[in-house]
Amino acid sequence: MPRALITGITGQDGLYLAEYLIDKGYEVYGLVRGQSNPRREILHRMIPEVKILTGDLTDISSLIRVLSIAEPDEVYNLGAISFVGYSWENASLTSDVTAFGVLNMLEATRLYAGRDIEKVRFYQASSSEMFGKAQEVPQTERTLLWPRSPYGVAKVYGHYMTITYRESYGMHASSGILFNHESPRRGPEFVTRKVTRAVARISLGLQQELALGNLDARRDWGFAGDFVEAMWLMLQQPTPDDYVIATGRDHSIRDLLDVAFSTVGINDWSEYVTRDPAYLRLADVESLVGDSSKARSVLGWEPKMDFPSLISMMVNHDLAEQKVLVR
Ligand code: NDP
Ligand code: GDR
Repeated sequence: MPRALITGITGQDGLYLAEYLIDKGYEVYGLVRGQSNPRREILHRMIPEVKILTGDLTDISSLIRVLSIAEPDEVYNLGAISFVGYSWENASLTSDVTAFGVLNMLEATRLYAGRDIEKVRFYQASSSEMFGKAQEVPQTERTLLWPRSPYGVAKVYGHYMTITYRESYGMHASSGILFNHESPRRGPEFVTRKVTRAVARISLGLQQELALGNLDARRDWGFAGDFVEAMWLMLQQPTPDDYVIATGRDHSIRDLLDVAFSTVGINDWSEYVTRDPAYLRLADVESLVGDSSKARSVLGWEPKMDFPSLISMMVNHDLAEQKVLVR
């Protein structure tokens, strides 16, 4: 039975990846932080097969302990402070977790492997936010990195540190440069879920308006369930490498509003949507769209769910959830 350790297992991707690996017959260990983290119980209820271990990416001794218990064949480092907007307000903490946490995890994994560096494979959750002020369209593995936020800068550090461990120690360490991916498990602070939840509540008469920031931003949005498969495929390759994972199609926030509101039969959303400068970023990433040709040809990966199906699925999930909450 192969063994995997996932950091960030209580997050959107961690949950999908854990289910995916368990379906494949893996024994899955999950790193959960904090002494009374409410997500520990939620994870246990959702996926009881996961073996939960306590640790924190900022505490290398906890990572060394967790690795010695889990004895993984594969490590998926998904843990991070992942909300871009928050990263300006907590730039130092974001660097500690999202940047130096990667170094801690790589170093703990190297120590765990000892002389047999090939006994473990490592996945790093890199991000399209590293392209920031994108220097070419679409973005590939060779596009210049130009991050625009403390989060983006932290991810660049983790990305290059992963490459450095690969090149210095011969570690099988790969980075997935993932573009935005969403699902009903997406945190409500991110724009897709914020919109789908508000649309559900507006259609049920529970909310009157939805305040947003930059409506012209464009993103390449895919489904998280499709994207975790790419993480696994990277670690099954004979050699480690970096891959862009994206759908190749971008949409604006206005397109997102069109699809979400039309799912509940509202064609003109202008009377419900207001603009609030509090949601504008100090330096926004205006537009991102990825070219995942390399992943398609080398990994045989491709996304299955398109943008309208994804957003409609999220709205329908939120409708059902809100109905239960008000019952
Ligand atoms: P989430 O924000 O949903 O999950 C983040 C996870 O990191 C949570 O499990 C959180 O734990 C954990 N975490 C936070 N701080 C620490 C810490 N100090 N020590 C250990 N764990 C910690 O993110 P996603 O699932 O959406 O993303 C997964 C990864 O992929 C992240 O690294 C993200 O930056 C990256 N990424 C995501 C993309 C996306 O579109 N979703 C695109 C590209 C990259 P807790 O529950 O306790 O807060
Ligand atoms: P992003 O996702 O920053 O791309 O990072 P988010 O959904 O937060 O923002 C996308 C775009 O929408 C614009 N926007 C708003 N965003 C939020 N959150 N709230 C609003 O009210 C709002 N109005 C407009 C933003 O300005 C932005 O342009 C996500 C995270 O998952 C990262 O961890 C990951 O690395 C990247 O995707 C790829």
